[in-house]
Amino acid sequence: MATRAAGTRITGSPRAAGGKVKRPLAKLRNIPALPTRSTFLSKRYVNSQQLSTAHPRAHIIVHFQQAVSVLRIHDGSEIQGGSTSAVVYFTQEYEDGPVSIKGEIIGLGFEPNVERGWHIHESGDLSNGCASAGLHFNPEGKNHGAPDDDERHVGDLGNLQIDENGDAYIDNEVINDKISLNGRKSVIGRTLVIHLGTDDLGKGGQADSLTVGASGGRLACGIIGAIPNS
Ligand SMILES: [Cu+2]
Ligand SMILES: [Zn+2]
Repeated sequence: MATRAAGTRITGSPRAAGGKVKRPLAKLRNIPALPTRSTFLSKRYVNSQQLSTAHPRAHIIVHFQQAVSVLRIHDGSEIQGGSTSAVVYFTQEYEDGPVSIKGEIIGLGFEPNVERGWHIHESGDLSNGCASAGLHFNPEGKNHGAPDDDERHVGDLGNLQIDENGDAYIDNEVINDKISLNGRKSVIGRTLVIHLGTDDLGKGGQADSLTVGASGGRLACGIIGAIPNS
C-alpha cells in the first residue's frame, strides 16, 4: 500500500486522476473530521470561514449558539448564595449538533466526594424558587434515565461529581447530543437544577425512580439564558 502524503485522510478519495467519482457515497468520504473539542468552543474558529468548508452541514447552517445558567440556592422565593460561583455554559456549534457543557459549581455547600443529580427542568419559572421549575424537560414523553440511555428525558444530565472541597467542575466532560439550544429540544429558558441526592438514573426501583431518579430535594437552580452571537 502506498504511503499517504501528510495531511491525507485515511478515507482517501477513490477518485482517479481526471476521472469521475461514480459511487454515490464517495462524496461522503470526503467529509473532513469534525472539529476537535478544543476548537469546538473557540468562537474564533467557529466564526471563521474555516468552519463552512470544514463541515458540510455547517456550510448550510452556521448556527453557533451559547447559553448560560447562573445557579443560586433558592429557599422558597428567597435567593441565597450571592457569593457563590456556580455558572454553567452550554455551547452548540451547529443546529442539531452536540451541546458542550462547561462550568464550575463552587460554594453551594455540597458534601465532599458525592454524586448529585442534576437535570434540566422544563419551566423557567423560579417564582417559588427551584420548586416551581416543574418536571424534568421531557418533550419526547419518555421515562427518566441515564444520559446515555435511549429511554431518558431530554433534560437528564445524570450526576454531578462533587470533589473533596464540595465543588464541581464541568470541563466539557459532558457532550450531550440529546439537548439542543434551538428547536423543539431547546433548553434555553428552562432551568438547570442540582439536587440534594444522587440520581439513581431510573434504575433504583423506587416510586420516583422513573420520574426524577429519586434525586431528592432541589438545592440550587438557575434559568438557562441565551447568549447572543457577537
Ligand atoms: Cu432535577
Ligand atoms: Zn429525568
